[in-house]
Order: sequence, then structure tokens, then C-alpha cells
Amino acid sequence: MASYIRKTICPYDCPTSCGLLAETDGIRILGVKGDPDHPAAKGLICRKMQRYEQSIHSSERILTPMKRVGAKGEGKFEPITWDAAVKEIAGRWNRILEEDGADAILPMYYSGVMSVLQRKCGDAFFNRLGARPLILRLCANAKGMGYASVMGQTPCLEPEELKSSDLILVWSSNVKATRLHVMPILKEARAAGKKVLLIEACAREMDAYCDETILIRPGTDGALALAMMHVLEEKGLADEVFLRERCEGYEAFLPIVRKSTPKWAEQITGIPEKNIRRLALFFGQAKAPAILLGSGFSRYGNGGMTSRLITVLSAFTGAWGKPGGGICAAEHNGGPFVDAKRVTRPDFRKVSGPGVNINCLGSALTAEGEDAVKAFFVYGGNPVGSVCDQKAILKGLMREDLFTVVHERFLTDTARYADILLPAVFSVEQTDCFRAYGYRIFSVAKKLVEPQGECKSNWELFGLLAEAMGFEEPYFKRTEEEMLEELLSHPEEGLLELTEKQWKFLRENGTVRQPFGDHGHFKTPSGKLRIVNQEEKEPVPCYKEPYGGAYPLSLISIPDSHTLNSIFLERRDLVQKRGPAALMLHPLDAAERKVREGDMVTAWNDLAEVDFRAVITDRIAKGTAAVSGIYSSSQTGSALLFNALNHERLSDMEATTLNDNRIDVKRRMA
Ligand SMILES: Nc1nc2c(c(=O)[nH]1)N[C@H]1C(S)=C(S)[C@@H](COP(=O)(O)OP(=O)(O)OC[C@H]3O[C@@H](n4cnc5c(=O)[nH]c(N)nc54)[C@H](O)[C@@H]3O)O[C@H]1N2
Ligand SMILES: Nc1nc2c(c(=O)[nH]1)N[C@H]1C(S)=C(S)[C@@H](COP(=O)(O)OP(=O)(O)OC[C@H]3O[C@@H](n4cnc5c(=O)[nH]c(N)nc54)[C@H](O)[C@@H]3O)O[C@H]1N2
Ligand SMILES: [Mo]
Repeated sequence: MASYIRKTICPYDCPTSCGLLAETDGIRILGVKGDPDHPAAKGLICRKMQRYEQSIHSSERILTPMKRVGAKGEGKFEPITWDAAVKEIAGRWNRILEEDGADAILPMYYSGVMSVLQRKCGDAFFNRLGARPLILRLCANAKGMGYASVMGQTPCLEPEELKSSDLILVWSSNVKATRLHVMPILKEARAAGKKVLLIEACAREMDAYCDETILIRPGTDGALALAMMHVLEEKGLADEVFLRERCEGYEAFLPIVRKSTPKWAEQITGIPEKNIRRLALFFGQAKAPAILLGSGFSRYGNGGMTSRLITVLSAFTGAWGKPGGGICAAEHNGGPFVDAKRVTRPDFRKVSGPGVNINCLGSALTAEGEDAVKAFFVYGGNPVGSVCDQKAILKGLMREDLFTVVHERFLTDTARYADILLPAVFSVEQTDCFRAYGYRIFSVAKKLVEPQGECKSNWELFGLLAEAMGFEEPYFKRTEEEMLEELLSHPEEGLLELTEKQWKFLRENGTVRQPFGDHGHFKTPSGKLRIVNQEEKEPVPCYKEPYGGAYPLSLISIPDSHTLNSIFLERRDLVQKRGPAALMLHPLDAAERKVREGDMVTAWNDLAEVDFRAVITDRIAKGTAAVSGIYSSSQTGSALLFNALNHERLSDMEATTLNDNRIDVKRRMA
């Protein structure tokens, strides 16, 4: 059969939502390339997606509904029909509705597919069912909320605006893995003689791409930001006119700045005082300094506060008024393209009790009595691999009285615990639309091929479940193509001024791009930046300690360039290149424990013991241990993974504290 090329969009959790050109014969995807016409990616795609067809047609894919036949977690299943699966789910749920109420049913999803339609359509179903609400704070939420506390809805810098910056401070971002399209901008900036500086807890990957690296003790970036402001104020580099006229609360904040000396910050951050001064002077003497803000620093008890302090720092020299000055990658980039509520349907929810924060799944799944969860429904997430306190989650999933359904593409560590396992599709097998979070772009991606085997999209799955539960709303009877059409025919701000030609292009799997909007026009209630924000528990920003703990080493997690969270683990080539689960240690910390490169080590704390292979590097802050990427228990041969060492504690913005945990490490005796 002749093959042809169609546009589509990468569905995964990255800032760009890259455009792809898929070659297909109408049945299979034969190959994938970057789409040179995509306005942000311009044809550059990561190595993971260059072989997307290998994942789509992987022999490890789940192709039929299945029912558990072995013990929970054993991973033994036998095929059943969709009819039988849906009947069993509806039967079990109806019993729970009668005996315990809808609140005993808990859904879980996160970033499997980062779209508007397929990612969010389960919300409508579970709102209608009245299931226990899920609070989605697993990722970079504290960063975004801290930024918005100061900036309101003011858009951040677009990555391409970094080209006008004369200093780029890469703050806590593994750009090479997570922001591929910014790498050429960093290289160009250095080639043009501009400075690119890195503030990192573990700089192993990015060190080579920056002029200087400042290694910081995890969770202490707020103290660094304050001490930098101290130096700026002391040296007359603070833009007093901007701070007094265009910001709220400078006077009230000043005593805190004056107290926060570099000497004080040295004790907290581990960065020598003179280096803090040097960094502050680079920043203060630049005309348009930009902070490229990752999210690693925000995954701590103090994450929201740290984000507020870094945001205030970005305004301290008046940089927002100059092209290229400010913060990039704060994930605030202007108004909507479509009305997501048409998909999520909050109006379907009739009763609303307290929700479960996604970081507290372990507690929710092990709760007893009135709060007990009786049914768990996972679609587009892998909580055993991605959520903290893995032991508690596994204990919950082992409960005989918990009915677990997982809609998945592969037998993940979570899917192994399913009572009913349902086969899910890949992006090219469904119709969807995407809004990138690092750019202001919107794309349509209609189905290119029929699903493999008996796989179904989230939309189709919830349609079937709605029918079985007797939901009569027309919403649930629509096709995904009809839902997409409803979104497009009620356009929001970003689509209002499209020409007919642009509409036609968009509808045929095209992408539209809009500018981020004016950073000089602050979108806060008063039109001023809120250094002091009366709506916060702590209106005046100040340094807060992270949680820490009794053990000597901080444990952090770094996104890996070979994988994306736990996605791509079916790709043997990538998994092999990534290597075994490694724990990076500073040479002094390793020597203290008689650990050598390549040794097997056990990391432990009050929650668990987890084994890793030691990698020793001086590109990590002393006192820090780091793991790159998420692994699966079948590949590591160890039931427990990184997240078993992480507590359920929430940050000041009720978001993840994934990096805010302490451990000790010992060499494992053979
Ligand atoms: N290839 C690939 N790409 C990805 C992902 C992936 O897993 N693989 N994940 C995707 C997802 S879901 C997200 S949210 C984004 C995340 O991408 P980013 O927004 O860039 O944030 P992180 O990569 O989480 O954090 C980056 C860095 O924070 C550092 N860090 C940790 N703690 C601290 C600290 O206290 N201070 C400082 N200064 N640095 C610290 C870590 O060493 C790490 O290098 O990337 C997305 N893109
Ligand atoms: N140790 C550690 N933990 C982390 C992180 C880390 O870097 N290290 N990162 C954190 C961050 S930033 C995030 S965002 C979270 C991510 O948390 P999760 O979203 O729970 O993790 P993923 O590994 O992305 O799992 C997504 C799953 O969705 C499935 N999927 C993909 N598309 C579809 C679909 O259309 N339908 C259905 N039903 N399923 C689909 C995929 O096969 C995959 O198994 O993890 C967090 N946890
Ligand atoms: Mo994330």
C-alpha cells in the first residue's frame, strides 16, 4: 500500500508540544520526523520521538481488556471482552454507590497525554459520577503559583525573547532534557559573548553548556535570591523608581533584604559569600537579565515562597521593562484558545466533598472507615512510579477490598495491580487538541490510524462507562470528533482573530501561534507587581526552610533525557543507553561512606530502603544525592523505587515536595 505523510502532535509533557510528520499507510505508522513548519519546534524533535512508531507498534503493548487471574500485583491476567469488562466495572461501582457512596470512588490521572480533550474528558465523567475529586499538584504547580502571586496573569518571556537578553541565568532546569528548543538559544548567546550562568543542585548534564555553575544546597534558592537582592540594593543596582512606582510593598520588604547578607546566605546555601556577590553583580550590571526558570527548586516545602522570591529578584533591576529581561518558562503565557470547561464540565458535579491531593494517594488508598476508598481508576498516570511514598501506595493496591481499574498502553508498575486492565491508545489513534505550556500555540491532531487491537481512547472509554452507568447527558453520546468541533466552534481569545485560511489549516492538523502579550502591562488587580501580596498566608516574602529531615543527605530527582517520567520504558534501546538506576553522589560524601564509582549502594530513611548503583561526580552540591529519571521494578529487579524514599508532605502551595527528602547511603555488601 502506498504511504503518505500527515501532521500530528507529540502528546507528552514537554513545553513545546512538538509538531511531527508521520508517515503512514493508513494502517500503521511507518516513521516520524519533526515538522519543519511547526512554529516552535521547527523540525527539531528529541531522540525519543524520532522512533515513535516503535512504541506504537511495540510487542509489549496491551491490546485487549484483561481480568486479573493471579494475586494482586503478580501481573497475571486473562483476556476478556470490552462488554464483560465494562459490565463488571459498572456492577462493582453500582454496589459501591449503594453501600459507600460515590465518594468511595477515586480517579487518578496525570500527564500521560497532555492535551485538552483526551487528558481532561475523565473529569466530566467523574464529576457526573460524584467521585472523590483529585487535586492535581504533582508537577511544577508551586513554581507557577509563586510567579502568579507576584505577577498575576502577566505573561512570562517567550523562549525566543531570550535572544534579546544579555545574561541568561538558567535556574534549576535541566534544559538539555526538558527544554530542547532552548538549547540552540543558549549556544547562540554564548557564541555572541553573552553570559549563561547555571544555578543547580546537580549540574552534571548542563555544566558544559554554561559559562559558570553555582552549586546550591537543595531547597535554599530563596536565601540566594534574597542575598542577591541585598547586594543589588547595597550597590545601588536596584531600580528604586521601578520598585517604588510599579510594585506594591517595596518599603515593607526592604528590612528583610537588608538583613539577608551574603554571609547569612552562605551558611544556608553552601555558596561562598564572594560567589554570591559576584553572581549578584553579573545580574545587576546586565541591562536585560533573564532567568530561565526550571521547576526543580519549587518541589520543596518552601517551593511557592522560593518562586515568589526569585520572581521579585527578576523585577529588582527593572528588567521587565526591557526586551529580553524577566523570567522565561514560568508557564504563564497569555489567554486561552478554547474553553476547557466544555470538556471538564464542572457543572456536572452535584455534590463536592474534600478532594485527595495527588501527592497523598498512599494515605487515601490505605485509609479505613468512612474515608476508605473502595474503587481506584487510573488512566494516563503511573502512580506506583511517579508519586511519593510508594510503599503506602502498594499497600493500598494490595487491599483485597479495593477494586482497581487501569487504562494503559503497557504493563506499568501500576497496571500490574489492576483487577481490570483496559487497553489505551497512542496519540495517532485518537482525535485531540493541544495547548503547549511553554509557548502560546494551539494544535489540532485528528486520528491518523485505527487503534491497534481493541485499544480505546479515553473519550471512547468514558462514553462506554457512561452508557453502562445510565448517564443520559448528550455530552457522553458524542464522538471525540464532535467534541473537538464543539471546542473549535466556540473559540476563546487565542482563536478569535484567525483568518479563514488559518482556520482551514488548524482543522487539518495545523498549529497556530499567538504572541505572549505585553510584559510591561502587569495583569494584577492594581496593575503593580506584588512584592507584598496580602492574599498570601505570609504577605511579605521571606526565607523559609525546606522540610529537610534527620538524615544527612538531600535526595533529589532529575528528568532524564532518554525517558519522560515513566514513558518510553518499553524502548529497550533508550533504557539501555540510560543504564541502571544510579544514585549520584559528591566525592566527599562517597569517600565518607567508602563508596566507589559503580558500587551497589542502599539509600534509606524512615520510609524505605532502595538500591542503586553509585555514580560519583563533583558536579553535585555536597550533601546531595540525585537520581535521574523514573525506573520500573521489572527493569531494576527491585520492588521499591526512588519515590519510596519520599514523604507525602505538601509544599506551601499544596504541591509536591518530591525533592525535599533526606536519606543516608551505605555500600551494599555483596
Ligand atoms: N526528557 C525529558 N523531558 C521532560 C521530562 C522527562 O522526564 N524527561 N519531564 C517533563 C516534565 S513532567 C516536567 S514537569 C518538566 C520539568 O523540567 P524543568 O522545569 O526543567 O524542571 P526539572 O527538570 O524538574 O528540574 C530541573 C533541575 O532542578 C534541579 N534541582 C533540584 N533541586 C534543586 C534546588 O533546590 N535548587 C536548584 N537550583 N536546582 C535544583 C535538578 O538537579 C534538575 O536538574 O520536564 C518535562 N520534560
Ligand atoms: N521519581 C520521580 N518521580 C516523579 C518525577 C520525577 O522526575 N522523578 N516527575 C514528576 C512529574 S514532574 C510528573 S508530571 C509526574 C508524572 O506522573 P504520571 O503521569 O503518573 O507518570 P507517567 O510516567 O507520565 O505516566 C503516564 C502514563 O500514562 C499512559 N498514557 C499515555 N497516554 C495515555 C492515554 O491516552 N490514555 C491512557 N489511559 N493512558 C495513557 C502512559 O503509558 C504512562 O504509563 O511524575 C512526577 N514524579
Ligand atoms: Mo511534570
